[in-house]
Amino acid sequence: MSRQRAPRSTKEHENNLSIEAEFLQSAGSFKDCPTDEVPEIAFVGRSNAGKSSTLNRLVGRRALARVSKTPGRTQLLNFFNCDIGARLVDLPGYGYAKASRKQQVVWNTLVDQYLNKRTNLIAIVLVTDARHALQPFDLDMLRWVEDRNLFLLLLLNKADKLKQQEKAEVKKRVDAATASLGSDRISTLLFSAERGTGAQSAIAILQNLKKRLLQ
Ligand SMILES: Nc1nc2c(ncn2[C@@H]2O[C@H](COP(=O)(O)OP(=O)(O)OP(=O)(O)O)[C@@H](O)[C@H]2O)c(=O)[nH]1
Ligand SMILES: [Mg+2]
Repeated sequence: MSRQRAPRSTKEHENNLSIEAEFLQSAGSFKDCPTDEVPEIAFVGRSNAGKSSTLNRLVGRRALARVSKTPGRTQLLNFFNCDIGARLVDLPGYGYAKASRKQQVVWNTLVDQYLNKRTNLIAIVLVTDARHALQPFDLDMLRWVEDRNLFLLLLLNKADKLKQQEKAEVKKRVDAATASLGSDRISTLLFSAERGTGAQSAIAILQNLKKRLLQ
């Protein structure tokens, strides 16, 4: 008689969350985006904040999305199919071309059109460098997401560059700012795409999104 395996403990299970993803396509203009029948989660943030690295970390692949030391690496909208009932979309970074304040709001036309016209957008993963969190761009995004009633996962990335106390301080400051919006659709995590800090919690939140959307 074969011995039955004991069920995995909840804790063990929680430590093994993963997202399977594969590249679908790139789009250099809004009309080139894939059909919009699948919900989408967009990775947004300043250039060099680590959007592509974060996406790679969450799907457990080193180089699915392109990463570079040179800001401005991601210049197209890159779409990835995955197994959480939504596509992931890696967007070009904001703030690359030494943009003026006005441009900061307008950003680049492609991203602007995507964010404002894409009907199947359900959530934003806002990737910000934890050392420079809540700059005007992040604040604009928070308000925008709030107006649109989207889900927001705010990742305080590069937490590996901060000391323990600095991490606690930035988390507290950001939590206070998001709490003032009074939304139950915003989550904030200390994160490191490089080390994997926060990745399990982020995956759990993303996996839960579709369920929450149907509530
Ligand atoms: N120390 C550290 N470095 C990171 C982390 N995440 C990303 N980086 C580095 O930051 C740089 C930019 O990373 P990308 O993932 O290309 O950033 P991006 O936001 O996609 O950049 P654009 O596509 O130009 O907008 C690379 O050199 C990464 O190795 C992190 O958690 N910790
Ligand atoms: Mg990128």
